[in-house]
Amino acid sequence: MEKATFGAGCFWGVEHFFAEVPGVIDAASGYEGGHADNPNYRQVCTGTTNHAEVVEVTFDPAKVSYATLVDLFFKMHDPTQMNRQGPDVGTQYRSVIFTHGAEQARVAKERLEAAKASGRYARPIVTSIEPAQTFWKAEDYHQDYFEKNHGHSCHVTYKELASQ
Ligand code: MHO
Repeated sequence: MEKATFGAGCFWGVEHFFAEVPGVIDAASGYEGGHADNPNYRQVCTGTTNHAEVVEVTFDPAKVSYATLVDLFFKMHDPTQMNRQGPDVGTQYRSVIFTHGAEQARVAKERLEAAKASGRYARPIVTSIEPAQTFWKAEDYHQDYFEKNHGHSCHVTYKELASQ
């Protein structure tokens, strides 16, 4: 099993999206890339800890490649929005890929270049690619939030994207 970590705005919809991708074993919501240990949602919301809301995906590389997950990440959010995603504004909603090892970093950069070259985006991609840091799992009520609350998502769902 391998891990992949993505920040693409409010983690509720990001977690729901990746949980439905075939080959994904688990998707968990959390915080990463800031400077306080064990942050809680309230602290992260202030934007002062600099954590991003992220989703840590555990996947079976025999069933889905890391490159495919990165391509899906670019398609399921708008990577041209700086420090916001849709209605949610703040550094915690930044577009970021936290890479696990040199090979993931290489693939992530390559897929970012491919996304740029795709002509899909009218504005420059602002996604940053950074080495993974500590993943702080979010509070229980944020896990599977979408399923628990029959929520509406700010993001496209995997089923919607796959049927396009
Ligand atoms: N727009 C949502 C964002 C929640 S997300 C977990 C809200 O303000 O509740 O950041």
